[in-house]
Amino acid sequence: DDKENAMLNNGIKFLDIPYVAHTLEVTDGEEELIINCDEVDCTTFVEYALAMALSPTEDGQVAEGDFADKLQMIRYRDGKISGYPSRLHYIADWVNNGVRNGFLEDVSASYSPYTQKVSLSYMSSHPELYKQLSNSPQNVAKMKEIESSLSGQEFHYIPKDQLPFNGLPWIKNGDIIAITTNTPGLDVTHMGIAFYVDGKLSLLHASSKEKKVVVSKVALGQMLLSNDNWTGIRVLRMKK
Ligand code: NAG
Repeated sequence: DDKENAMLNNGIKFLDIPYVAHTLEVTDGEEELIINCDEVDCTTFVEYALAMALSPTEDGQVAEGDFADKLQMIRYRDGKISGYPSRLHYIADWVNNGVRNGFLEDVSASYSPYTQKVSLSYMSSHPELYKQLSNSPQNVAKMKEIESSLSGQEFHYIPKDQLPFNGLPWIKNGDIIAITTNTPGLDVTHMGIAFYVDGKLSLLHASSKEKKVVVSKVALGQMLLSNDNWTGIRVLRMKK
């Protein structure tokens, strides 16, 4: 049924698209919905593939207006744009929004017994790394509020030593993979789309190292073991 796997098929359309960071940081003034499918980072890549997959198609084509509406619902808290802090910067927030609004299913919550506590402070404690925080104490204060409202929540994940290279029966092609981190104050540092290649669970993702969208050459389980900052994965599934 992979022919009907919209998430995977849409993700594959992005192969070789260049990795570019900070593509949503282009406006100087008000926060607005940016659509740039020609330059993606790990998050925007997944957001565009998901927005396409959620949009109705006619003769295989997605209408621009539908796509923009879905993207806004994915990227902004309850689909409302009201300043920089209304963007879902942390995956904990992003997943809650998707589940609350009925277009995401937290698969790891149903299948993995391992849990972790959200503890967020990264953005408010590194405002210099974010253009819209470095010049706005109001935005930093708002982000601090968001961080404390999410902190303490528990989420289910698969620790990396529990993820076989050939995947798990309940992780399917097209599932969204969010890689959890031990970086203080952050929940997730990378994301992509699950793709079984020759029986190996691989990651279709916008790679900052390879500077474009690729399918990992090694298994996702192997990628995780090679990175000391990566602790495991959350698995989310599109719900249409
Ligand atoms: C995320 C950023 C977010 C940005 C998104 C898309 C964090 C915690 N989140 O990684 O601000 O909107 O990428 O570029 O840095």
